[in-house]
Amino acid sequence: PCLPPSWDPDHLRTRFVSALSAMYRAEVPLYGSLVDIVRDVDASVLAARGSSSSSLPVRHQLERHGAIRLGTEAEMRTIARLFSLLGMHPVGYYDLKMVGFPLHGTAFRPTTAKALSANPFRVFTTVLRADLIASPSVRKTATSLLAQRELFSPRLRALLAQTETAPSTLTPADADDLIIESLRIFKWHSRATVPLETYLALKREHPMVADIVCFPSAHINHLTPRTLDIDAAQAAMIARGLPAKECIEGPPGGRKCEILLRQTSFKALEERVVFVDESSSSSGSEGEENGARKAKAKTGTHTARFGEIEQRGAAVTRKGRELYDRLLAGGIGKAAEEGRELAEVLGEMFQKEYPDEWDELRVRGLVYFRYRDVEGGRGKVTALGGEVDMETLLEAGAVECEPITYEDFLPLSAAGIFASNLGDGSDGSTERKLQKTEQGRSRAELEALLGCEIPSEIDLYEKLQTESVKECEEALGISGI
Ligand code: OOG
Ligand code: NI
Repeated sequence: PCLPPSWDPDHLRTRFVSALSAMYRAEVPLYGSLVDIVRDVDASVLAARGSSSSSLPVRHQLERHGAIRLGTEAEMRTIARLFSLLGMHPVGYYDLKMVGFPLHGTAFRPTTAKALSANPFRVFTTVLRADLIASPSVRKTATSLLAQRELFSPRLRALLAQTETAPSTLTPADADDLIIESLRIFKWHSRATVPLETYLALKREHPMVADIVCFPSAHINHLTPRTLDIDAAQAAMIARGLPAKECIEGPPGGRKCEILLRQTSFKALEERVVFVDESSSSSGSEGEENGARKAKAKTGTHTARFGEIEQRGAAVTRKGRELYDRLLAGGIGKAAEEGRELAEVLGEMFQKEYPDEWDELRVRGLVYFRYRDVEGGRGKVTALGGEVDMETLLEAGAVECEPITYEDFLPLSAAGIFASNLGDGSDGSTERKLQKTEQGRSRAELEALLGCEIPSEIDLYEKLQTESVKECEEALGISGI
């Protein structure tokens, strides 16, 4: 649909992120402290490099991701419509069943080079798979509670419909409303929709089920700023007394050429929750009695919301990803076998086997690059004469390149982050009981529910690289490089 200028998706996304960030800072003050730490760390990194923070690309400061967990297919479908207006589309499939969570999902994110450079904000979005809940009674409770929940306000629904049927009638004031109404979906409510006993029963089955089912909103469970030096930021978190996660997830530190994604978080807060008074639903009496019942409402706690930081490196090719996955799996096995720290073992293995020079990473086809013709490139191409390949063009200085930033997630890191925030003391190594389902059906199921194919993140990086090569060919008047 052709939306008016005030509805430009990149612009709306930026408005949405800053509103969401302000809301989350107010809700979770510790997240504000984390943002301050990142700002300080990044300022020292830049000072050490001899530059100032004003030299940082705008997108660095904007860059954040968030995560939500939805309850039903209908909720997922509506979220997809909303995110599409904010220029965020499903990329990549994440099956959390393999780490013991009855969830699967995708990352809603911008996909074009232009939208990514405007603002790369993305939301890791999972949806509960009730069919994976082992206990029939818990499954029934969860399903019926979710059937009664309404995450989206009538105004938001009306706006979504309007964008699809009469986009030209939308006004700037409607865009303001869209942001306001969207925030309601992600807001925290300290009032549960169930009695304490129900909450505890769901939590015993799986903490994620309780987190998803027992609240009236799809509270954002974390936001994540990007840092230039995650090791320094982790140290600063510990120094300032934040309850930091023990280790940084992802590739080992100490590399010159950062790849993929490294992440750490502060652990989820224990928050006070007021539960529904069980007796209140059984009779309809009013007045004083009702007030007395309210006073009886039980309180408890819930652990779900945290703050995370990430350091992003280059997007790796399929071959680069296979090498990463192989080293990671090998490292986990080796660390367990030898009773050593995973970080140390991985550090050694990567140093030996994962190249750490951009030229080598490019020549061996491990990392994706964006290529750009250099001014005066045509003259250099003429001087080269005949057929040229990309390496020759780079060497001659007709073309330059930079690694493409990884914009997605790492399922194993996600599992580590999930596990450290379950709030049940679990370290993620405990097997959880899940109902068995057919293998390989899951991705198709999520695609069917979204009504579209979910592109693989690797195909998108490949496309960005290919597009940049095409642009070089056009600019330089050559083909086939
Ligand atoms: C999402 C965890 C995944 C990440 O950064 O890997 C994630 C969740 O806890 O719902 O955000
Ligand atoms: Ni995250």
